[in-house]
This record gives sequence, structure tokens and C-alpha cells, in this order.
Amino acid sequence: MDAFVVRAPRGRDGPGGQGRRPEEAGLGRAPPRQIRAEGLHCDYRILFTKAEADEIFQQLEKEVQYFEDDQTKLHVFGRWHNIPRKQVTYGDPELSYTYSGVTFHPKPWIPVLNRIRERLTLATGHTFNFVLINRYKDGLDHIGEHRDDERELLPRSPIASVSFGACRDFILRHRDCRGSGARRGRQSLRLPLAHGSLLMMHHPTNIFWYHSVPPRRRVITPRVNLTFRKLMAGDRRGNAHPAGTSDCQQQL
Ligand SMILES: O=C(O)CCC(=O)C(=O)O
Ligand SMILES: [Mn+2]
Repeated sequence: MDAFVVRAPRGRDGPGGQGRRPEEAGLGRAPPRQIRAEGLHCDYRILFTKAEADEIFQQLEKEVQYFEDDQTKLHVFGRWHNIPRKQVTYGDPELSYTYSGVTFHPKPWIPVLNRIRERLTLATGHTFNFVLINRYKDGLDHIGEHRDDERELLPRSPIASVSFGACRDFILRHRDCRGSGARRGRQSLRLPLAHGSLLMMHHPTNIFWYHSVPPRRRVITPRVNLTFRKLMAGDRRGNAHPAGTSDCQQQL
């Protein structure tokens, strides 16, 4: 299977928010665009009207308090690096999340995050107990290629990625396309994620596909991305993901 299938709802353009926004047809009625390939199961849609997205973006900019000092560094290949963006986690109090040698404890939910979370549940039927927020001040801020496969994630649960602010390219690449021994050609998929959009990443996408938000020099305005997740509390984790399967070491 070497082709992507992107099924567009009738009368709409490709991913990236270039087409009509759902408020033109009635919010919530626009079906998601289905993005499918081998091991890839994603759905993309505009979730918030432009007015709502503008308001939420401003609230996020005012109210989200990003990590500082030690929590802005990651341990990659034996060295500590400053991450090229700002980051923070919010969520239920009993949860924690570890990647690249750093354990994050979530801050308590704030109203603007609950507003987004409730809309997500209404639109998708899924509930989420944790969110990782990344703020990219401009196109130089980025996130390297990785999979969301941390051991705390509830097995087979979806990840809901909501974006506000500047539109940035989200690149998906099959795991067999990576490295010198790649068994496939340069197969990747570019999804421009628009202001107010939702990308649902369903199982098994994060087993077979890596994703990244690469630098884009022409982007000069900020973007905030929120990935809502379903985490298991420490005492429920057991061996859901065998130790060592997570390779988020490359999540710089
Ligand atoms: O900013 C994005 O769209 C992706 C962020 C991401 O991959 C993550 O938080 O794990
Ligand atoms: Mn990710």
C-alpha cells in the first residue's frame, strides 16, 4: 500500500483550512475528512468558528502558564537540550507523564482548557484526562519526529490534537521510511493544521507513523497546539506498554 486516501466531505477543500469553515454550513455538521493509509487512521476537521478560535487563542495566551527552568529541557542521546518551543501539561491530579528522562506532573485544569475539552467530548464522544500544550512562538520553534507512544497512554486510545494561531505543517512519515535501511520510498504526508482545527489520531497511527512540526521560516506568528490524551494513573499501568517501547527520545 503506497497511497494515501483522503476522503473529503462533499464540497470542501483539502486539509489546511483553505476551504469553507464549518460555521458556513452550521457548526458540528461538517463531517471530518478521513485520512487513511496503511496503519494510519486520522480524522481532520475545523472544530471552532473563527470567532471562537480567536477568543480561545487569546485566553490561552493569557492564562496558560508554561513550564520554566529545568522543565524546559529534555534528555536526548545523553545530553540535555533546551526544547525549541514552550511546553506545559494540565490534567487530573493523580496523573504523570514521562518522556526523554523527564516526568511531568499536570497543573490543575483551568476554564479555557475545560471549554475545549467539553467541546471535544461533544464532537467525538471521547473523554480526556490530560493535555500536553506546545507553544511555537514563530516558525523557528518546532518539534522533531516522534511517536506518541508513552507507557502512560491508555492502550488503543485516540489523541485529539487541537490547534490555534498560525497554520503549521504537520508531517506524518511511516516508520519503514526512516533511517538508512528504509524499506520504502520517501513516503510522507503533509497536513497543514489550521486555526481552530481538530486532528484525531486513532489507534494504530502512533504505532506505525512518526510525526513532526518542522521549522518554517516564513511563519512569523505564534501557534498553540493542545494534544488531549487518555492517561492511566500510575497504579493502573502494569505492563500495558512493555518497558523500552517508547522512543520519544527524539522529541526535541
Ligand atoms: O504541535 C503539534 O501539532 C504536534 C505536537 C506533538 O506532536 C505532541 O505534543 O506530541
Ligand atoms: Mn506528538
